[in-house]
Amino acid sequence: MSKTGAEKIIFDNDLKPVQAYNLAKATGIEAIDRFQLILEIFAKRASTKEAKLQIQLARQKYELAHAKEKVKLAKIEEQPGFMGLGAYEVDVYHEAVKRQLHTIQNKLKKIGKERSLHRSRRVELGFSSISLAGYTNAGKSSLFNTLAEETARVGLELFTTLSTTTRIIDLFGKKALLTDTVGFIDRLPITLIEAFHSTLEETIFSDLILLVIDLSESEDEIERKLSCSLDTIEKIGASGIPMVTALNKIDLLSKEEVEQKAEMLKYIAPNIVPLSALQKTNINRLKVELTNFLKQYIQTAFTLPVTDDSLSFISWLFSRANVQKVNYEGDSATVIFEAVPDFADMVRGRVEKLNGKFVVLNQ
Ligand SMILES: Nc1nc2c(ncn2[C@@H]2O[C@H](COP(=O)(O)OP(=O)(O)OP(=O)(O)O)[C@@H](O)[C@H]2O)c(=O)[nH]1
Ligand SMILES: [Mg+2]
Repeated sequence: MSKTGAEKIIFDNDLKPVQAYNLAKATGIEAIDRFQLILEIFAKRASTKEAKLQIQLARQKYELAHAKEKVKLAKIEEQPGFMGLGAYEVDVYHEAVKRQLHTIQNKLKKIGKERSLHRSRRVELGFSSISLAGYTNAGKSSLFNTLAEETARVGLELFTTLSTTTRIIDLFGKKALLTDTVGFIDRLPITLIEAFHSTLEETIFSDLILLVIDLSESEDEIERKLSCSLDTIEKIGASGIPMVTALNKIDLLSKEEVEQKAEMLKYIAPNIVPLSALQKTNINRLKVELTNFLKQYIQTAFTLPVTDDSLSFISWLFSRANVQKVNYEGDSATVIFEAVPDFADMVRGRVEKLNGKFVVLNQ
């Protein structure tokens, strides 16, 4: 084994500590399983404090389940992967891992509270929300960047996005919120599904899901990853949300191949749009499709007497809804704007408090 220069052996199935120990003993190098590999990749890619803590949590849970056996084995003889553990007493190590686990859980709880505050604040916006979803490496972040025209890091490797990011995007003059999310993978270990549930939760609270598929792969791969994605969407309780499917990476295919694959997917993927996030092909067609499925905005108008309060209210509204027109005449201001119905209702209340008049123009 060492002849090949390998630094690690990776198993696609679960390894018990005793198996990892015996493999390390026989080969002289560390043996890890699929779960540990996924953890290592997630750990490398985690970009926010929350994502990092969630990975530490998953790692500590794994450690806790194996701590006693690992320390016992390490006492026999030091092996790669068990190094340093031999100095511990079994119970002492177990307790230490447990304590670390509690500390991480407490930190996460705090962040979780901030996150839900953040989300309810977002509901106070007049825009519809769209969540990206799809298998890892399908091109979600690329499409996010193209749509948001922003230049966050787009990586070659897997799991580029481990935290959710939200931007306001423009759909022919109408604004919507777009959220990039973590990629799905097959057989994601259950502890990791739990760990990332809070991240995936964003998807449940959106008005529309933009599912991304890598069309350049073989038909078998496409079908496998599509069904994994649809399964995951169902598991997190988001299957009732309308969906648009972006068939991405068409720049890597001939026109005939695109047509043939689109024909095959037409019946299993909802509302397909072939496109290239990288080459920015067919992005307008996608925008049309997204606009069709967004929550209906209603158009309303209100008139307010000009005061400091009403002026600051109008500037507040600019950042939260599609303000289409502001007209000052004498000592009153008239504003026309579009927003989702709940938000428009909330604005009506504020306008009436400021002694203004509010009318719905169309819905
Ligand atoms: N040729 C081609 N490559 C693309 C296109 N869109 C994305 N890619 C490439 O596909 C790879 C993955 O893209 P990402 O946007 O990071 O994929 P992702 O779905 O966000 O991946 P995760 O965050 O890991 O789930 C990158 O190397 C991109 O450059 C496309 O339209 N055409
Ligand atoms: Mg990404």
